[in-house]
Amino acid sequence: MRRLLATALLVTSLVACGARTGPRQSDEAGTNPPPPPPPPGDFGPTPVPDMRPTPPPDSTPPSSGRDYVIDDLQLPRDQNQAAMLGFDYDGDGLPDNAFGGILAGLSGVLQGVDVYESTRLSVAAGDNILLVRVAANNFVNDSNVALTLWQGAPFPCCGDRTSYAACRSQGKSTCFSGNFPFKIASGGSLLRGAIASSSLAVSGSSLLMQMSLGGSAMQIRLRRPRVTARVGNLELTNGRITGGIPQSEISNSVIPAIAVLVDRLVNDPNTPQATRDQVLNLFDRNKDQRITAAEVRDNALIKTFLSGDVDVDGDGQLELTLGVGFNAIRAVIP
Ligand SMILES: [Ca+2]
Ligand SMILES: [Ca+2]
Ligand SMILES: [Ca+2]
Repeated sequence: MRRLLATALLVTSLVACGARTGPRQSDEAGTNPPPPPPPPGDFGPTPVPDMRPTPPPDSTPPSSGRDYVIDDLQLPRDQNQAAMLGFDYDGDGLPDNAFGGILAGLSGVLQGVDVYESTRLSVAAGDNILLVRVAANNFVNDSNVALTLWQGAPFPCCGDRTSYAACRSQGKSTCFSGNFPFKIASGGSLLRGAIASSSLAVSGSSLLMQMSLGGSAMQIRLRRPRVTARVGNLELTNGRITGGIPQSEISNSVIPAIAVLVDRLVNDPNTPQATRDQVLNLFDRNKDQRITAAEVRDNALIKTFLSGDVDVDGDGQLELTLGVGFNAIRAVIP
């Protein structure tokens, strides 16, 4: 059983787009000159790397802003989607989304865990409110655009949480009606860039965002974040958020969230016995039928998979790359 799960996890990791399990050479040292940045709004299949520092703000600030709330946050469901949602941070021609690839494989390995659906439900239900303001002088073509992302205060957007579909249809008349007034709870990450032919592309040095991992909230600060989306009058569509999760965040946020997820799984009476045995064999070192963050952190497989794949910010430490999809609808932010 242990070998089965280990193999499945290994396969998951190895096919994860751009995922690497060991340290990289040469280009990680930051000795090579940085490659040129991608054109704004580049949605092409072979994105080019963006290792440049964030450009300084333009002297004339954008005059008007549009406020949005993310109404759908999508983890990759398979390795193809992980590749589509990733960004090629190291310029090797492969999109980097190692953590997205691992999450995509999780549901197949751990029966009863659907991180894709539970992530969408946490957004639709109002547990995870992500507020976005796009400031620009022109929302079709503008070389000086600012995007700010805040964590909003949770709000009960739907009464029926039995499924994402049911919750989402209720949420359309509450939080996601297009003019719902939200409250800011925290955050305020600023990214800068441009809109070209209605394609937004902004980047920055750091972006704080919350995600739900199987119902377990996880705050992560992405390094070298990039956000791209199509800008419409009422919505942002085909959105993509990418970045690298540093080691400290993996240890302090990602691993505890995984531990909560796995512990809940092994203590859920609906979990098949075979799955429970697999997970306990893999993680439960002291055989108390509970999985702690320390047990997850000390696990050799976890250490290998979550050790990071790309040094996105050139500081000599590997980050774990992540790319997720989103849509956003107009809202009111104070
Ligand atoms: Ca790459
Ligand atoms: Ca234990
Ligand atoms: Ca780094």
